[in-house]
Parts: sequence; C-alpha cells; structure tokens
Amino acid sequence: MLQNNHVPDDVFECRTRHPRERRRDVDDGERMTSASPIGPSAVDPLLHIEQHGTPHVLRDRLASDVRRGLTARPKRLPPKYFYDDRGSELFDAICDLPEYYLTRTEHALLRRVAPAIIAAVEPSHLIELGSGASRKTRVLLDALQRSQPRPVYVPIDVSGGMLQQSATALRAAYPRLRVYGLVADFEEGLPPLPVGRRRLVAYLGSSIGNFEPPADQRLLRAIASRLQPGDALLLGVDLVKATATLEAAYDDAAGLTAEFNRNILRVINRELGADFDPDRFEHVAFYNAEAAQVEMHLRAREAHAVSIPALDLVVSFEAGETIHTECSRKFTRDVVETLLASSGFRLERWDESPDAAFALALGRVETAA
Ligand code: AVJ
Repeated sequence: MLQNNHVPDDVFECRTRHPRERRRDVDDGERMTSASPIGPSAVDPLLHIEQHGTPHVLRDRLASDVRRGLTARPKRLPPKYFYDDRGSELFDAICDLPEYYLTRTEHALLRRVAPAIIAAVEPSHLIELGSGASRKTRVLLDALQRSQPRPVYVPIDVSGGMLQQSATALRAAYPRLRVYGLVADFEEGLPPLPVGRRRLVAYLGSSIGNFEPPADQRLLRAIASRLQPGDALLLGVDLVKATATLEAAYDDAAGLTAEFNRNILRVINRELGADFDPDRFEHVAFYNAEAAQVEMHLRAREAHAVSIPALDLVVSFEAGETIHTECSRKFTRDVVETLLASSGFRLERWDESPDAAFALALGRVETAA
C-alpha cells in the first residue's frame, strides 16, 4: 500500500480522530494521523514520530498499579516500571554482561537467520514492539533494505527519548528507510498499525516472558487482530535450561541487575513522591522450575514503613517481606507453538542458537479458512 503514490486516508486502521488533530502530508502524500503528532521532522520527511496516550494517563496508570500492587499480599509491582531513562540505561548495560547470555545469543542467531526470515516473509513493513535502542533490529533492517526498494520501519516503545534517538540514528544509517515511530504503552492496548503490503512484527529479547498466561495470549491475539493473513510475527524466546545459568543471568556479579531491580523504587519515589530507601531492599532472583520462570523480588532487610503521598498511602514492610517485581518465563518449542496457535499464528519456522539457549519463532497469521 505504501508502494502506491496515492495512499488513501486510512493509512491507519481503527483510526480515532481528535478534535485538535493536525494532519500533515508526509513525503509523497502519505499521511500519519494521531492524537498528538510529534513529527514529521522539519529536516527529515522520512522520519515521523507520534505519541499515543498522554504522560498524564501513563502516570494515572502507574498510580493505580502501585496502589493495587503494594496493598496486595504478597506485594508486587509490574516490571514495565523499571524502564525510566536510568532503568533503560541499566538494562542496556545488563545486555552486555557476561552472565546475561540472552542478548548476544539472540543477536548471533538473528545474524544467521534474518536473511531467510526476510526472504520467507518479504515484508514491506517491519514493526518492532519494545524497540528500545533498536540494536538487534539492524540485522533485520540490513536484510530488509536489500530486498525492498522502500522499506518502512515502525518502532513502538514507551520511551519517547529512546525512540527519538534510535530513529534518528537509523535514518542516518539507512537512507531509503522510512521510519514511523510510535510512542505507546502497548500493554495498555496496541496502537493502530500502519497498513502495508506485508507486515512483519518483531517482538524480540524474550520480552514476551514478562507476560504470564493468559496475558501472553491476550497480547499476541491483539497483534494478530491488527494483522492480515500472510503477515507474520517474529518472537524471540529464552529457553528452559540449567538453573545455575538462569540464576546467574539475573543476579550478575557486578550488581547491575540488583540496581535495575531497585530502580523501580526510585521511579515510584520520583513519580509519586514516595520515600523508598532502595538500600533497605535486597535483590532476590531465582528460577522457579515449576512455573518455568525466573522471578525477581525485592526483600526488605528490616521492618519499616514507606509513605507514598500521591496515593495518600503508607505501606509497611515486615523484615524479610518481599515485593515481586518480575517474572521472566523460559520457554520450550511446544509451549511457544501452542501459544502461537491459540493466538492465531501458525508456527512456520523455529530456529535455535547452537547451544539451544535461545530461539526465534516465526508465526504466520493463518489464512482464513
Ligand atoms: C527485557 C523482559 C526480556 O526478562 O530477561 C533483565 C528484563 N530483567 N534482567 C528479561 C530483565 C532482569 C528482560 N526482558
């Protein structure tokens, strides 16, 4: 569709019009619309970033999630709140740690299979969920650029700063690449996706592992519902393996994962005026084999109380009491195949790293019978 010179107004599905919406023509008549367009940039017509959902709504969401989580027993917090600027930087540093094999293993696997995946799908659009720094994406973009005259990349991420930065860098590296960045919290509902001849959605890094059933299926179904038969999903999944390997990856010697875990408390301090002392919490990570997931918790070193003025709430902790901050599920081929099938995708390719540590699953949206 974006190959055409005249693109109909409904470049987006399920488009909602906002009264103050401003519409701007992009390049040769293509249009992007949203509640609050940030771009296109004055200096680069192939770069466009728009925001879905306002910071105000995001903060309300944080407030209600924190209230619900910290008044529950056992206490818990959603892992998506690790990722403010500092948390994103910490996660980036974790990806380079010797113990955190996930990122480099997936990267090497992608280098090996990206050409075959791009050849099989022949996408016009690469849509990436949780694109972050878009490091591994370049492997896919290299293959895409070779096979497409006018490739389109659609990074979707909650972090606007990160998105802007990586989108700008990608535009410099790939002169023919059109970048439509979407700043959105896709856990709160997937933003409308650009319509294209053939779309490949990539969800890498085993981030799907943060979603416990049935939330995993809900997310994949939402993706499938925005796609058409023939479109595809590339899912990166960390695989079940020796407990010691898994636990080291989430409790590194340098202590970066511990800082990353405690960062969620700093986020709550800043956003809700709380007085968490992160040093009063110990980082705990272990593999729960029965649930096939690594769990991260924060354990109070001593009994104390924390006040959260924005919620008008005081939370007390017993000595040793924990906050469950993350589940990182570990997968098998069977589990992934079943998850994909129950969400509307047929498993078309399954590629494992040579050490069977990590896999890439290619799911294809089923052609309607
Ligand atoms: C980004 C969710 C894939 O679960 O391995 C890294 C986050 N947590 N170290 C993961 C994380 C602790 C990461 N994901």
